[in-house]
Amino acid sequence: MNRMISRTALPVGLAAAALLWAGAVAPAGAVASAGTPAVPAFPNVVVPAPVSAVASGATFTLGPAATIASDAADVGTYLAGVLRPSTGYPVPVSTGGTGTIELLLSGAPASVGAQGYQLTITATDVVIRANQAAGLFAGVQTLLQLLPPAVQSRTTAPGPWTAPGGTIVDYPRFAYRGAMLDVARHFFTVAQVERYIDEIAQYKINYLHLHLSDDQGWRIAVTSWPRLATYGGSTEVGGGPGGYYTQSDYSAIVAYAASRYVTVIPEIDMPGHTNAALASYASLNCNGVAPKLYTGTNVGFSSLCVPLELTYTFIDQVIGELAALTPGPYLHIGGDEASSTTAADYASFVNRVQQIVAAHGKTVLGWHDIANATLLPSTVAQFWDTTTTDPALASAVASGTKVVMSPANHAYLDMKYTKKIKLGQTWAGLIDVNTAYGWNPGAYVSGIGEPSVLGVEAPLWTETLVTSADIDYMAFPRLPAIAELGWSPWSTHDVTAFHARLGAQGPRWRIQGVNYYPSTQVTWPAGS
Ligand code: NGO
Repeated sequence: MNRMISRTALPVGLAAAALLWAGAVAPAGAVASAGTPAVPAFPNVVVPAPVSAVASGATFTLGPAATIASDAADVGTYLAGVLRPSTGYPVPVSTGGTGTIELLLSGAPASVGAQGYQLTITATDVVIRANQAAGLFAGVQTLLQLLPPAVQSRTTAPGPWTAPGGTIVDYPRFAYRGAMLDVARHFFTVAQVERYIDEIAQYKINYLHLHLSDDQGWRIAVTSWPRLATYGGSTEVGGGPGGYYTQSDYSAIVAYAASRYVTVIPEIDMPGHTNAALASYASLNCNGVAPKLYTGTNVGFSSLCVPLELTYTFIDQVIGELAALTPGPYLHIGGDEASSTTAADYASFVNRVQQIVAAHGKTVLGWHDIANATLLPSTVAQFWDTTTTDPALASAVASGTKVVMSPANHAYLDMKYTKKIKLGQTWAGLIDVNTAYGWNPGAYVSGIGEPSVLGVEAPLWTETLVTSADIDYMAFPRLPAIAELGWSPWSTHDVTAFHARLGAQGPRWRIQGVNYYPSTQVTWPAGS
């Protein structure tokens, strides 16, 4: 029995077949052992690697009469929205009933939980079963990766639209798989954020953390403090015009993300990284004087005025408006690099802000620096250091704190791949694909074991990034590496197999117009 499929019981004779279909650990050209049925050599193409995959040898072909029947109307509509433009077929969608592709909220194995799915492809039809719609959406992403790359084309492309037959049972290792986009250092429009949501959702990322405020810009309209956005949002790194989301823009992003089963986590960074807010309202400053807007890239110079009572009125109103606009459970309070705040002030500030967030019915997420305060049992810390020891965090974890893993020297998508790359930074090191993929989130920081890890997140800071092409180039191909660490069982972790499966994504990114770094570590298909 190979390790990849050890988490589900498979008939012994099918184990070798599982090696050859969609999975992570098969060496190219793996041969079925004596007595096992002969199976075609299916390509290893799915990222993140599924928990188990068994090939049948059949081939499914999506034809002009194909229909979708879905128990979750939105997932059926989403799938048809991908298939119609590329195939040119009408692909009608019904709720319930039968179809060529059936998406069913019944009959899934209990093991797939709330986010997993079972996908069965035969010569004539496709059935995805899940316990919740999120699982159907995840199964649809796997199905799309098993169809030819041209299925992602926005214009009619030539078929045939075939997919290899078999059964996948799949579910995530960690409940939380995040991507962060810094819209503060450079502002990105609603359409640009939605584009990124489409890109990350393909890799089963289920949280989008938006870094909405920093020294260089405040990006969300707050009715009770309007100058935050109109003045504080009026510039960005390098002095460009910046911008901000109206509350209805923000709600549009939240709704778009929800349609891709992605939950938005808004971040208001505090008490440091607050120059844009302090510049907008003199009254928030300890000395009553507003600093100038800032368009550089230094950090650690700003702080909200911790002893001032107005600071907490401000935070309560900002958090209150954001909480009302945010259906997801988490609000991120930043807390990083507060080097202009004393340790005592920092601890009392974080304690008070946690109470404010709780009073608005939300759960606090904060950069791991917040472990220097006393954390509420529900507060989640996001590890972003470049070390593998953090005594303050390990002690919080010993008291029950859960952690999202974003080690900067592995998971930061703004680090350069190599010295030669124009975009990005180097302070946490160079991160090519092997480094992004080469760590185990459940056993990375001393004292923080798998049960204390809520999941992983790939932050994309934008000091050097201006366009969607810049975002794409830094995210791909590394974002799928972090996504795989968050989704796939550690038993599938195999860098050589990953290089091939990641390479299979290249033609898909081309067809989607996603700019990517052609890392020499990846096994790109010939001609791509
Ligand atoms: C640090 C810093 C950010 C920078 C980023 C750049 C954290 C949590 N605080 O990460 O302000 O933008 O590095 O890589």
